[in-house]
Amino acid sequence: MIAAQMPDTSAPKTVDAARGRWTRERALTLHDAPFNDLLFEAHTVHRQNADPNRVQLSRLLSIKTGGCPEDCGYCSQSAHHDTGLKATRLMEVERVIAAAVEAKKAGATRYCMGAAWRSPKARDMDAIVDMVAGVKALGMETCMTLGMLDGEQALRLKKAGLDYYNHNIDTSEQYYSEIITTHTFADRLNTLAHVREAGLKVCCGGIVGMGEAAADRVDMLVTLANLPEPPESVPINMLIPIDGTPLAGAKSIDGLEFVRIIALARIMMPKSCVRLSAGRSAMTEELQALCFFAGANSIFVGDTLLTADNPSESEDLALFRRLGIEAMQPNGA
Ligand code: SAM
Ligand code: DTB
Ligand code: SF4
Repeated sequence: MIAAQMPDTSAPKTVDAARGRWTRERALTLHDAPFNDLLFEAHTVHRQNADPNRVQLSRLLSIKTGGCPEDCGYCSQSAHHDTGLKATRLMEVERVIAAAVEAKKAGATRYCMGAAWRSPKARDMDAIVDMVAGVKALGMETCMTLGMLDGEQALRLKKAGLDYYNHNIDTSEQYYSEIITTHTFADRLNTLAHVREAGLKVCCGGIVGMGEAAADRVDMLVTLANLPEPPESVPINMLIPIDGTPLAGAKSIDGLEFVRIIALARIMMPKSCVRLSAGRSAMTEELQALCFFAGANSIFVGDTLLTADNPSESEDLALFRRLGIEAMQPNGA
């Protein structure tokens, strides 16, 4: 290793850096560093903060599918796109808990329940609260992603025992309106503030491969790292192109560029869980292995994400064996 070529993340050079905030310039310099330097740095940070051979397993369940009034350009569940997906009503509480029991048996420690809503309606909140309490009673961590929340809703979820709320900023502030027009980047930040104020843990990340520039990906990470507190969990999704959506034909992102984003997320948010989220079905095992080396330490398990395909549990188990990776236990060990 040649010291002069290593990305310099130590000495703060700007006022912002001195305050521990990330500037775009500092993040871009790291992003553009030689690949080996970036990966060495990311893996070093990863080892300093976590067991590099442990990966957390989360399981997703779509508790209300499709018919969403929002127009997110990537999403199979938006009523604005003709994706052929059948919309459903909110699932019964008992069915949700029965599915969580199965997920727990299969080794998942966190159960993430997603609804295709702009925001939850008052009439749905009782059922949502019962789902959280029921899954929590199984000894699993609970996560929900229900769209925008007001302060009261966030507090109600917290009181019900919810651990995490997932709400992604998805891309840079600049690129946001190219992808979504029915709500704003500021709306997303507003919900994240309510979630934080309620004392919930934040799961917030985004999607890469939507035709954005590398600078947009970097800006997205700068926004995340500079939140009053960085999210505990940072999902990095690779776009799953869905027929019928405006992004069906988006040019796929280069695998090595994807690894750079994982590595940068790891360096910029050293204590957070970086989740290798949607898009693993399109990745080679070698690419996933590089992502784990770069600092990804959580995945979604199970054949289906919310509506799209994911590698099977047996494939994931086989990959973990080959890499000597073990699933994280419920206590984080
Ligand atoms: N309606 C809620 C919301 O928008 O917050 C929750 C569900 S939404 C499906 C959760 C996240 O999944 C999105 O913010 C996006 O980052 C990710 N996602 C959705 N469709 C995707 C796709 N086709 N490829 C990759 N990620 C996707
Ligand atoms: C996140 O960032 N990725 C997950 C979770 N949060 C809710 C969802 C991925 C969805 C992929 C597309 C689908 O299954 O429809
Ligand atoms: Fe609705 Fe969420 Fe899909 Fe956007 S990402 S269309 S808000 S389900």
